[in-house]
Amino acid sequence: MDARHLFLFLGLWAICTLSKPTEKKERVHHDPQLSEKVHDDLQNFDYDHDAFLGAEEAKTFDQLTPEESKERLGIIVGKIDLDSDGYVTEGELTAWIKKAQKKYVYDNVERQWQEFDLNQDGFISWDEYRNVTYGTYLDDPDPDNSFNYKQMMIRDERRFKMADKDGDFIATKEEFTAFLHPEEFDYMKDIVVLETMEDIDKNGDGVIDLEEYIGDMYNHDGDANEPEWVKTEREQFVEFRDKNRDGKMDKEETKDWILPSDYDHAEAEARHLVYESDQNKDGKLTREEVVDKYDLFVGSQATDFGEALVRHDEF
Ligand SMILES: *[C@@H]1O[C@H](CO)[C@@H](O)[C@H](O)[C@H]1NC(C)=O
Ligand SMILES: [Ca+2]
Ligand SMILES: [Ca+2]
Repeated sequence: MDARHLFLFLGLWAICTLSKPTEKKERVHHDPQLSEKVHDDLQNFDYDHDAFLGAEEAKTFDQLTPEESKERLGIIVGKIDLDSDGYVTEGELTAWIKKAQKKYVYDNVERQWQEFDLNQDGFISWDEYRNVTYGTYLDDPDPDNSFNYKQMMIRDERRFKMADKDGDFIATKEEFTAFLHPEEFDYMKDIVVLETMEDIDKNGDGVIDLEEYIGDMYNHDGDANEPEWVKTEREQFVEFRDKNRDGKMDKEETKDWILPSDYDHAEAEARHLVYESDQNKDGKLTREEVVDKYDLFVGSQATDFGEALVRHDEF
């Protein structure tokens, strides 16, 4: 499943679970912001686990028994409760989720760093990146695949240049992070929008029309009747996406769609987690309320794993 299909499902989730579908803004493009998982709590809580713990840490929790999960979750609650008043507020939870997200991003960069820094000088030059990523293709261009690779390389080079603030074609760790996770950096937003538009704008006229918009998320496959959600998406396009009502989504309109400035994923997830676990509806969570809902926060289906195989003590 590619990122945009994922967000399609996030969108569907929003329609199904939020009472006000017009507020649906789950759709973002590119590297997942909180999780690669589909947010469908009817199926599982994988998205929530990733958001709450970071994808890597969530994996380690999957190895724990319910009792161990609850115990560790109880300890985590103490860390989320920054002012130590015994309650986890939506704000504290938002800050926690942002921290988990940041950790995921920086861990991911660390993981990949060695592979690309061929001369181990602490920087990654475009040459290094290109050789590692496209070396095989460059050594032996396959005419059948060459168009794809060439396009991808051109795109990567453009993004690399954008991330490379001082223009020396050598990425510092910070610049390489912006290259791999452009959605995390304000100065990369334009290129995120540009790449998204290029993906969706099939006729290459530089804007996204209704059919391109729908075609990107829905594969007709000879369906005679369009599903209800596609009709809803058509209305969304006309009523909300295409703000100036010229029938097309331009750069600004696309940006409002995929990187809405008034929508914060971490906040939305925090609100969702509080809503789902706040038993006495006082708007904040006690340790008991969180632990009671351990399956939502961290829980594992893997109850028969027995003793934990993996243990990290970062949290
Ligand atoms: C990249 O590959 C080319 C061709 O094999 C080579 O000449 C060049 O030195 C390589 N650059 C780096 C930084 O490894
Ligand atoms: Ca280097
Ligand atoms: Ca177009």
